[in-house]
Amino acid sequence: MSKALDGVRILDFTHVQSGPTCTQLLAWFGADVVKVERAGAGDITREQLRDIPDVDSLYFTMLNHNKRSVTIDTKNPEGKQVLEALIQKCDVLVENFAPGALDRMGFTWERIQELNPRMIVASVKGFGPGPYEDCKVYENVAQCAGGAASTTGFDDGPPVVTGAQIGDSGTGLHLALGIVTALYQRTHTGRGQRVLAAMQDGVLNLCRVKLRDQQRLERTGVMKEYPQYPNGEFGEAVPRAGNASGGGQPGWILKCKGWETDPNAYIYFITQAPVWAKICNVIGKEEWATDPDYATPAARLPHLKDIFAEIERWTMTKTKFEAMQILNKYDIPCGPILSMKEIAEEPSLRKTGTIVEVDHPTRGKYLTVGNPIKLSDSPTEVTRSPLLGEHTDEVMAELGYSPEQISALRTAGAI
Ligand code: CAO
Repeated sequence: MSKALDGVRILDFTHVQSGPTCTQLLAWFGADVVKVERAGAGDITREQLRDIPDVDSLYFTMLNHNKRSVTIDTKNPEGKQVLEALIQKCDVLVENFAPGALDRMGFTWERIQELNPRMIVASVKGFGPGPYEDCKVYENVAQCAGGAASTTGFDDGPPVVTGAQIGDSGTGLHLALGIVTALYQRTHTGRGQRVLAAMQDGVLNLCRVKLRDQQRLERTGVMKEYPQYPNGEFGEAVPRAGNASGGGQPGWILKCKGWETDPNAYIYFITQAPVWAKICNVIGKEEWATDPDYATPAARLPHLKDIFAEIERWTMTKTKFEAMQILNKYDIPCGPILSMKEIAEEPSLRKTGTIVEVDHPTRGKYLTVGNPIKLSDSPTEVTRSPLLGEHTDEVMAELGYSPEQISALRTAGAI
């Protein structure tokens, strides 16, 4: 079966997480992704957080499926020529080097345009133009600078970063959308363009609701669905909201049976207005359905803490899965707090290809997250990440280099 991006060639100049996550998605959609790595060393993540000596780390393998790997020394004049040949052949160059690194290599936008005017040059940077544009950035820096950390955690504690890699993988996702959009525009204009996804911008985009709340706070001085209401203080900026839902339907994380020993025996419970009467029935507080202090969403806001305490008295008598089963019978929105172990073992995620087992020649079998985006006409088959330089000869031959030329370039240290 054909793939959505069949025929699209990607020069993948990415490393670490943000860029690789973008090109991995494009590969899953069918693009031919050629990862250019430094000879001898490769993407630094190959050796980071290793669990097996001398074997590509899970960090690397889980971000670089379905790609080919070539090693080129792009600072070597002959290596540069190989890279030029690749630029001429590819549709998209994706990179997430520190600001200026591509220019220092001699591949400015102007030079790339000379080589291939149809080339789309897509970059992840930490920050967009401005005071921090020259800074190197990693995940948590972006979470802090993009508004996630100041709005995550509890009111009486410090800012908190989240385990979801919204700075790296989130920005990679933004970049992938920019790339396919630019590819589409190119079908009309015939021209390439630059695509920039700054990590601060990507995180802020995901924190959109918090900028909404900043303005609500400035207008009214109080936000009634926040846990600070009615007893706490609101300051000038959006406070950390603990586990409050952030939407118009109040929610909180509640203990379930076994919470004393199991750190994940919890459920997220949403007191959605349309099912309030059912919630009252389930927890045995039928009188709340008609009590004027509890019957409407507005009346409930000052009592949320007590309401969740009461619901928790009920959830603590059930495991998170029992609670989920009972609540779903009444269309009450809720979700168990799943550990990574539970997720890894979940059969339905295996069935949909969201969790995939992959075999690797030196590592053996391991689990990975497959393509979370399912296209009915472009199914994803997850194949293992490449070994360092595994496809150098193959790609060089496709570029028109003879075996003798390849061997000479290898001797010269260019590849
Ligand atoms: N051959 C020769 N040299 C190569 C090469 C190759 N194949 N590939 C890369 N290099 C060189 C680059 O040219 C650069 O050299 P100069 O510094 O002399 O210009 C050098 O390798 C290192 O690149 P770098 O500065 O990007 O790498 P770093 O490890 O110092 O920084 C990071 C890493 C992530 C902080 C930085 O790349 C960055 O800020 N990227 C943008 C934001 C980003 O994507 N962050 C997310 C990281 S994922 O958690």
